[in-house]
Amino acid sequence: MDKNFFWGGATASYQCEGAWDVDDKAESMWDHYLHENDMENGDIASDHYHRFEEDIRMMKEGGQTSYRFSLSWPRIIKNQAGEINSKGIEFYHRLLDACHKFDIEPFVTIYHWDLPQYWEADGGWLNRDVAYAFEHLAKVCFEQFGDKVRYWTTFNEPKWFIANGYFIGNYPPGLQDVQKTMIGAYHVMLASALGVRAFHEGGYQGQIGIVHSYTPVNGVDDTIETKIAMRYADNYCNNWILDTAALGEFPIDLVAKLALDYDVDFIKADELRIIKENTVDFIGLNYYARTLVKPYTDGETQVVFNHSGKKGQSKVVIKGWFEQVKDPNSEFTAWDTEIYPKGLQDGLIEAWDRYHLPIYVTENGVGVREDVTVDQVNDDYRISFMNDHINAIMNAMDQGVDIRGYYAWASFDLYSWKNGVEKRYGLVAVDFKNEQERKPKASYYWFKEVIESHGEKIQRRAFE
Ligand code: BGP
Repeated sequence: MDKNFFWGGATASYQCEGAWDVDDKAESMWDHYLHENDMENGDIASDHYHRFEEDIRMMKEGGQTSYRFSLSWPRIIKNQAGEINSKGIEFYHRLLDACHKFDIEPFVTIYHWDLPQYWEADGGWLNRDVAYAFEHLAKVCFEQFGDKVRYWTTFNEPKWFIANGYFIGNYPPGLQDVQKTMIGAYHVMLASALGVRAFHEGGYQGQIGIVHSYTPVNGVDDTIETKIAMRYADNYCNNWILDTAALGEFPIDLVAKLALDYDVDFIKADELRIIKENTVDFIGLNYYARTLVKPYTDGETQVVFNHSGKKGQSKVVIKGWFEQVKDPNSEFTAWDTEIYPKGLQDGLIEAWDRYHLPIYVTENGVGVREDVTVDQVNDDYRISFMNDHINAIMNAMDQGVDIRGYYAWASFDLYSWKNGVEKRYGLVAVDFKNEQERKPKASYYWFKEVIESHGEKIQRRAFE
């Protein structure tokens, strides 16, 4: 592996910072939603706000060369008028300074889902003004931190927070409404393009991309019906983000299909031009699993997520489009996530063929319950998961795909959205019940050896 290849871990502000109301931070939509519904929340999370120095030092000691994290919008901007919170800015300066002190390349996400509640209360992503408020946020970030950051991404996973928030209803704002899903999706992709434009026009150092929750699509067979179902699934899962960000156009067959049943008047020609003219410099792909589909047979649209960690509850049926199926030969986690490293290899090759842009694998990991009271968590399942996925990346690189970094999700244990903290992903264990004590897991030391060997330590194999 090239010496410049980035090896690191990833986190997100809401999931790790805690300090939810400290130093004039405004409330986020997640603060509001979880407090209102009396659910486990990220009020304290991993207390990264106060412990970032220790966390970044551990990254360095673990051989890592880069850290992917996000900036909290409600920590940086106080209100709809766009006033800057200097204490929030100072916090991120301290965090970035710690990265540089330990020679860790910061890889910064501007938006990882924590919309300020003052915007959510005014329509959230359904409100066109929010796209322009994001542009303001992005400009503030570039101005304030541009000297310290060379790798930016506008959004983390538009598919995930839009589908979950507006279509499935399991994330805030908890809606199940196709029309609103389309509007929210459109405003987010517009906002991303506005961020890219501000970055390029501002002449800042470095590059800007977008991060996508990538689920490459496979079909159960080679029939034409299955191929059509695969195209529907790919449009639903991947294309409206990647085509739009990388090529500057929403998939035309998706728009045409939706226009048959829904109102697409919210799409404006001048904004389509902004999207067309402001494409990303690279793409970040988060990979957990693929989507295996068969043609739709019958029944209503039904999308159910497993947030309990009890196997066998998830389901995806999109009426008239496709049905997701489970490969009986695959292994699944307690949260119903398939373990399928070949999907990463195939997906990377597919994304390279389609977009020809540099790729960073910006998240990859496995969520499990773990006892962190022991001296060291022996997470051999995580080691084997990471080995197989890094192997998949190396296989894709052997076939000419330009991949420039790998980020484990997550750098350390953190709050897992609707799954609370029991679903653990970290390379470092955090004992939430014992003063946030940090202890590296076996995977942390294994990863260090992988990094120091420039990937030579990975056990290689070809997939069939
Ligand atoms: C991605 C998100 C992360 C992270 C991860 C694991 O979709 O970008 O924020 O949470 O998935 O998901 P979960 O925590 O729901 O298991």
